[in-house]
Amino acid sequence: MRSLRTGLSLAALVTGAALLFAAPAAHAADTPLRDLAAAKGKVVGTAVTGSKLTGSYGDIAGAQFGSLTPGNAMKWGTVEPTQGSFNWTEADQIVAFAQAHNQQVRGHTLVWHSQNPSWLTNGTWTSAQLSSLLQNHISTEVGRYKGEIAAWDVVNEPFNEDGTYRPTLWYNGLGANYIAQALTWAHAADPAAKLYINDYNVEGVNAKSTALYDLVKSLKTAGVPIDGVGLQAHLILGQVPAGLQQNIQRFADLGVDVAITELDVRMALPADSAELAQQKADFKSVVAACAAVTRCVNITVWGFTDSDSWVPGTFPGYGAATPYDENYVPKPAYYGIAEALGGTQSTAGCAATYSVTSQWNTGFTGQVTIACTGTALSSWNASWTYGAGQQITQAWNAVCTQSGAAVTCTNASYNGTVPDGGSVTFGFNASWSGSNPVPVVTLG
Ligand code: 9MR
Repeated sequence: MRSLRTGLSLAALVTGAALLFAAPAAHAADTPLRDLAAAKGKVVGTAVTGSKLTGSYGDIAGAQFGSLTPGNAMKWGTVEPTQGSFNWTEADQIVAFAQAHNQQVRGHTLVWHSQNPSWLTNGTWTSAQLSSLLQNHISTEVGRYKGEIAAWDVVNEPFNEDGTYRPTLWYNGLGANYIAQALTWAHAADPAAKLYINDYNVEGVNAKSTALYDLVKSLKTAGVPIDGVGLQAHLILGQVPAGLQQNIQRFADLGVDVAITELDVRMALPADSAELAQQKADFKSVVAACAAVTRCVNITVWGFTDSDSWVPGTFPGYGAATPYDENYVPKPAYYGIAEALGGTQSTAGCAATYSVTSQWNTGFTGQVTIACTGTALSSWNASWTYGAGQQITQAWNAVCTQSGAAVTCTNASYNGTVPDGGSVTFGFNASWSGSNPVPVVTLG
């Protein structure tokens, strides 16, 4: 095999009708994300809304993901809106769906400063009362789903950005020990569930993640049941923290599991193809960082479709943060996840067109145009087999190799991205004799 980027000897150009042939891209059925993840010893999950688990939403949630996290259904404000009166409807529905689809459930969340019922937040409680309310809440909820929840986000968002404790109802009333107590009560209610502390802006190495690290270390030393750390990963386009893998590794080295629990990558709307390509790269690098660390066990997206994302409601003008668009079409980000899990990049939606642009007695000039609609590529290769002894002598805007009759051309460093609605063209010179049949091009 040799690389062909030089060596042109131009013969006389013959003007004539160009030969055009549009070859379909390879349409291998995509392996579901959950299967790609399982092959790597990982679980890929999504947050869900229980009432939506039918139709396309239910089909995708069931087929693509190996774990479900109730986006809101297990929060205190949802399950006990009035003191002593419980509503488990949506939580039960999600657990039943997960069991029917052979999925894990990540319970979310038991102790938080937000989405609590007003009877709780508006009440006046002594420390003893607060402690007993929290213990009852944890025992009731964890006990109800005992044996059915793989992992609980026991404590959610306990830190400020500077690494000090967030002054919540719990911290103010019970002190920092509320965290150890919550973990201990959760463990008593379901000894098999993996117990996590979950927070945002702790993906890189910074003051907040270091405070979390120090807490986990001290909990481990004290024998408190802590099994994992959740890095939420609500990210901004192009801003995956450089230290993500290193940060995951340092938690793993403490002897706990790590999960990416709420991954999304938001951008200003409307999204253009360059942004969607960047988003693909962002998803891919987050998933790759988790895949690289044995104890990083789960990557969960916070909603799998842009129609079920918290982002537009919280950051007006921003959105498009998930791997599927609002019509359930996989975005480049979906393929970013798949590729990081070892899946081949799907070229569905892209086509390669091979044409002979000029031909003379011994040689010809050809080109291949790769065009995508509804998806984008971040790298590509185009391959074909010559049927009549043609031999490539030079290529441009691609690196082409030919071995016998088999030609493979891969993108140059500067043109790997084929945006949605755009195209990339590369060219080559080749020799021929006798006949010059047009080959079928396969994209990869
Ligand atoms: O996705 C949840 C959204 O529907 C709620 O309105 C919101 C209220 O804060 O909570 C969202 O989920 C949050 C999660 O429970 C904890 N981390 C931040 C998430 C986004 O706000």
